[in-house]
Amino acid sequence: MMMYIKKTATTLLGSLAATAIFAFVVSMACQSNDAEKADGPAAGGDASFQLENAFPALNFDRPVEFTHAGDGTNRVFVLEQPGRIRLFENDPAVKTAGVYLDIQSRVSSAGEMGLLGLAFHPNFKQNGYFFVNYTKDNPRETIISRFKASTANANQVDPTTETILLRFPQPYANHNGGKIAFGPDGFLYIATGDGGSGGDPQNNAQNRTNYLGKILRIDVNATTKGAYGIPADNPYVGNKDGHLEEIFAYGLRNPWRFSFDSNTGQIWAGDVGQNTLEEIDIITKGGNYGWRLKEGNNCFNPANNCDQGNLVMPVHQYPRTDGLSITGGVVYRGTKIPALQGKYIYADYVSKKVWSLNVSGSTASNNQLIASDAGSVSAFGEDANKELYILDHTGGSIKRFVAKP
Ligand SMILES: [Ca+2]
Ligand SMILES: [Ca+2]
Repeated sequence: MMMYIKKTATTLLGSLAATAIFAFVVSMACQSNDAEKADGPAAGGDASFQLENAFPALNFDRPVEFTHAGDGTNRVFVLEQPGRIRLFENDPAVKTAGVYLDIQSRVSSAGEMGLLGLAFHPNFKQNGYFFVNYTKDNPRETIISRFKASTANANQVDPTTETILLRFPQPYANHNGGKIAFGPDGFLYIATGDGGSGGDPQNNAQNRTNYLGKILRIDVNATTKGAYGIPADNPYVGNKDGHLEEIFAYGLRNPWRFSFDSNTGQIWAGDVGQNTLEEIDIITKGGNYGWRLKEGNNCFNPANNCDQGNLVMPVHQYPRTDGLSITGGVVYRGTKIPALQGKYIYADYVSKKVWSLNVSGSTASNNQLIASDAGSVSAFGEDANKELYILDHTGGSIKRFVAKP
């Protein structure tokens, strides 16, 4: 039964499309489990803050990313999975959101497919470049491409400015990863899923000769690979084993969302589990995060003696009683909610819960439930002040924590 539920939930991740009824059933199952256990304070258990709609007049079509351009304007951008980037003033009173880019005609967005990632170049204000990650059909593949704004403060971008950097086949419709982000090193990091189906039947995540089940790292300011280059210290630079030089870390199932801690530079990823465990990983260069040998701390395939000693274990994991599909979050470095400062905030898409973890070096502890019905959280975003936003995928709203009056 759990396999069945998990397969359903996995299909839901990153989209929900036509299966809202299943989501409802799965969600209800979780709630009935939750009634029997105590795993932290109740909803908004910290009395000092609560969730509210950050932009009450706005609604989005399957939002999956919230970010800013780092260009000194007060604009923020929301990615809609069907293939649009919306933009608006970062003001709770904002009345409308414009369309910054529309590539719906190029994107296939059924299930977990779609326009999944957006990252502005660190020098966007000078060069107008931003990058996207999307899936398409015929053939089904992931595209990493660059667009160019005519001027940094232009409010609409010409779709014909697209330059494709990287493309690779997607054997199945699910598990496409999606997040892209620039690290403090100026390189672009790309999360890919294991390609899909269930149980990684092609063993892609452990195979370093393909792009699937990885965190990739590329240099968008170089051209040795066409429209990008390979950072000189990537782990497989110059290898003779056929390992792809773009690979930064591997052994991941579907690291749908990851983030950089803006204070420490550490990479925090939520990796969606298969049948029993959801996990959080701190991603380091060359690390093997275990899938499909392991799911969380448990052997998966093979069922015994799966670890040859080189696998990096999660910093935190949780079982089915808490959720079915993790959405990786961010280490909060804003100022408005002091109780959350320095904590890693993350969610479960299906159980709709949000938690915080205390962070110390490379360890996480003291998991606390901080919201029990945040909606189907697809992603966390930050604005230029590092304040935190929570995206409700099916509800279409952007939420935030605010101090209680
Ligand atoms: Ca796939
Ligand atoms: Ca793992």
